[in-house]
Amino acid sequence: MAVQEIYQSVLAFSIDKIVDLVKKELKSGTQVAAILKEGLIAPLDEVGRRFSRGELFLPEMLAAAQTMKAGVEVIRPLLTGAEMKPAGIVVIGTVKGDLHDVGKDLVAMMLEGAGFKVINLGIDVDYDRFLDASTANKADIIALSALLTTTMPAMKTAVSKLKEAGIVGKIIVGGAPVNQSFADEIGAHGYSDDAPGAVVLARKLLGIRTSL
Ligand code: B1M
Repeated sequence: MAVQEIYQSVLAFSIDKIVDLVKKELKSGTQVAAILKEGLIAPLDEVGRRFSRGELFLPEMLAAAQTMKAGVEVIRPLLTGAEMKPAGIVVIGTVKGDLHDVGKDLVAMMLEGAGFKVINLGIDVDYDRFLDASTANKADIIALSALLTTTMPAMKTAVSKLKEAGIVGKIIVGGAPVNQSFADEIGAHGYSDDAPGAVVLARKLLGIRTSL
């Protein structure tokens, strides 16, 4: 029932309540994955549906994302602290023109939790910043996120420019409008539809045995 309270708090933008609710739920023994999926991610899907129907607008969408992020901060140590052996270097960012970072940051956290060193370039990242950061850090994985159909072309450009530049790391892509066939079409080395899947994918591309 309390996971429902977390869900409702995100929908109500109750940023003042969310931290206590998540802490209480963790204390009561609810799995982190359930809190994350059912309490924190699911309400953003509902917010997206209400936005599509014109029932709420940009400020509310932002307030919901901020509330969700405040809740994620409580479970962050549990997502990132699970395993600490360095597995590889990942450069991650949301592509040019796209300001969504909630899903990308979850992917980053889970990769950190799986022992990867993660360089998070943030949002609205042009391909040359991906290139510079990947080269400077000798990245094994370059991870691109896009949430808008209108920024999928920027993802395509980034992949082709990175490959043209002879980047050695593997390029992985994800985000709500992206799918396996788009990933294949633009020449990405891999696609995952969620954050845990991105960890499995990164490990697979680097030949690391996975237990996820
Ligand atoms: Co935006 N927005 N938004 N928004 N927003 C969507 C994406 C939308 C689907 C809402 C809707 O219309 N129903 C729609 C896109 C429609 C489309 O393109 N087809 C939309 C729109 C239209 C817009 C604007 C254009 C609105 C406007 O201005 N009129 C505008 C664009 C701004 C811009 O980017 N240039 C805009 C703005 C915003 C806010 C800034 C207000 C805010 C973002 C705040 C933030 O991120 N800090 C926002 C929000 C919150 C959303 C929704 C409601 C929630 C997104 C989210 O955080 N989901 C969203 C509706 C929805 O998704 N249902 C919506 C939770 C998150 C955990 O999921 O990011 O999908 P997600 O990540 C998942 C997977 O996709 C995957 O793993 C994660 C889970 O494990 N994943 C990867 C993500 N990246 C990955 C990378 C990987 C692998 C997996 O490997 C590299």
